[in-house]
Order: sequence, then C-alpha cells, then structure tokens
Amino acid sequence: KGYHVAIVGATGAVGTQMLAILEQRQFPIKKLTLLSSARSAGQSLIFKGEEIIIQEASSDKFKGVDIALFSAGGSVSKKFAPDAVKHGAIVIDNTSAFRMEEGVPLVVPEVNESDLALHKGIIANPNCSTIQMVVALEPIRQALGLKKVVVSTYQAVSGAGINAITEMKEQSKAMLNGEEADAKILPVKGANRHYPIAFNAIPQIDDFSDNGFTFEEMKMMNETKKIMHMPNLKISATCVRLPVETGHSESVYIEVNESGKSAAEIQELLKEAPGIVLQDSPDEQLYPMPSSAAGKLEVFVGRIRKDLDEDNGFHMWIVSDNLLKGAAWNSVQIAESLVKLTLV
Ligand code: 11C
Repeated sequence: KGYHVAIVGATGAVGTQMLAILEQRQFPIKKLTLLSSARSAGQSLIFKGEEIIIQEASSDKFKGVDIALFSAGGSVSKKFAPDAVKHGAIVIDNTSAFRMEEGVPLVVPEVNESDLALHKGIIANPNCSTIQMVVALEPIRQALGLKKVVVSTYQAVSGAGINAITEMKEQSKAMLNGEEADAKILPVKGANRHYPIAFNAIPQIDDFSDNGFTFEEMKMMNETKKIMHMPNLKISATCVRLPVETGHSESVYIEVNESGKSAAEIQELLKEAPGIVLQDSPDEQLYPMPSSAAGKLEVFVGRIRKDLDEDNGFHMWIVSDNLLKGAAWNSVQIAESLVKLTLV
C-alpha cells in the first residue's frame, strides 16, 4: 500500500533532507527509488533502516513511479522531468527549470494549495527565499491587502550546496590559522571571480541579469507574484550571502492596503496562521535566528514593527530552514497535499 516515490539528486543537500522528511512524516511509500548522476550511482542511503542503492538517472528508471521529487539542478530536471511525466509520474521539481512556465503550478501549500488541481504532470517548488516570505505574507494579504514589498535577504551557504558548506568551513579554518582562504564556488560556480564567504557578506546570489538585479532577486520577485496571484504587486529584492550554514533570514518591509493598523494586529494574524511560529518579544530578546530555526519545518517571524513615517508600512524579520521549508519539506508537503486532494 502506498506510492512508488523516486528522488532525483538523492545525495545532494536537499535530496538527503527529502529522504529524512519522507521517513519522519511517514509518507505512504510502497517503493523508493533513489537516482543521481553517474558520479554518486552505486553509493547507498538508509531509508527506514533499509539500505537503498542509488542508481544513475535515466528515462526508463521512471517506469511505475507515481511521484518523482527532483532536486539535481535545472538541466537534469529539463532532461528527465518530461520523461517521468510520460511514464505517468507526477513530478515535484525543486529547481527553477519550469517555475515560471504557464500551466505549471508553483506551490506553497499554505498559500496556494488549490493551484495543484491545475497540474499537467509537473509541479514546481519555489525558490527557498521566496517560500518563507510568502508563508508570512499570505495571512497579512488575506486580512489587510498587500501593496508593496521590499526585502533584503541574509542567506545561508547550504543554499549553494554541500560543497559550499565545505568551502566555508575550510576557509574559516585557514583564516583562523592566518592562511589565505581559497574560494572556488561562491558567489556562483561559473563566475569569473570567486570570493571567500568566511567572515564576509557577498551581495550576489546567482548571476546578474541585464537590469542589475541578480537571478535570485528576480526569482523572489517573479515567483512571489505568481504564487500569490498578484501580477501587479510592487516588490523588490536584494539578496546577500552570509557565512551561516543553514537558515535563510529576511528583513521585509511591507505596505498594506488598510490604514490605521497596529503591529499587534499583524502579530495576531501571524500567531494563528498555518506553518508560522511567532517569535516576537523584544523584552525577552525573543526573535527568530538561523541557529534556532535550522532543523525545524516552520517559518519563524519576529521583530514586527510599524513604520514611523508610513501609516500602512510594517517591518518584520523572517527566518526558516532553507533546506526544509525552503526545499525538501515544501516538496514533501506538496506530495502530502496531492494525496489529501486525491490528485495522485
Ligand atoms: C540559494 N536560493 O540560496 C538559492 C538556492 O532556484 O532553487 C536555490 C535556487 C533555486 O543559493
């Protein structure tokens, strides 16, 4: 009883978390297929105490698969996701390959679960920094309307993969020993220049587009509009990488439609909202931090303040585990929604 689930990119930073979450949530699985590049094929991972050998991904491996969770980079998704769909699988894709395609639902269950019904085989999982922000914004939009969003991110290195974490740790050791730090990965693998992330802050995540925004910033802006069904939302993003292992943080300024609201009213809205933990008590120095959010499924919100000049303006601080709610958990949550809505 249950579903045949495949994970593509099983050994990656997100893939290993997918495996853990499927087990933790007791997702109904009758068979689990783990796929990867040729490099990791032959290795094994443990699921529910059982060793599963990882196989090299190829089109025929999707025969009989009900749900395929992809997290092996956009090019792998582009190559294999259509094949998986042809073989009858529903693809939940954690890459940016199909997110902005018309007809592909881009889903955060707390916000737009009903979009799942429109799927034609592929469902896209949004970018991690987008997901945690829309979870916090949606209850506010529903109650007060949303006019404008200005976000600055403080993103963890695990967003760039396991090798980026290793690089940060090696750079830190080297610098503490008075040696030069070697940088090969960040800000972007194929870039002309690399900078150490240890003891640093890098205002570049992904490549630059022609308008001066990076693709990470463009993703946050475009994906938010699509998920929230607000094509005319005024939104701008600045994305920055910090030497934090896991947990993205965001400073978010919003303007709502309704005037005369207080920070306490925003707190009340978020306290009751799904997937959110309010951590907002300055007297007790209680606020979200990556160190306390890492390993948790929820989105943590605090530092809610009313702007001093703009009556409709509010500031807040949003933190979540970028590998869990930002990736693996949101993907598995989509799978759970598909089961609940009998769409699989
Ligand atoms: C980062 N947000 O932190 C990126 C990683 O589009 O799924 C995820 C990129 C994506 O580097």
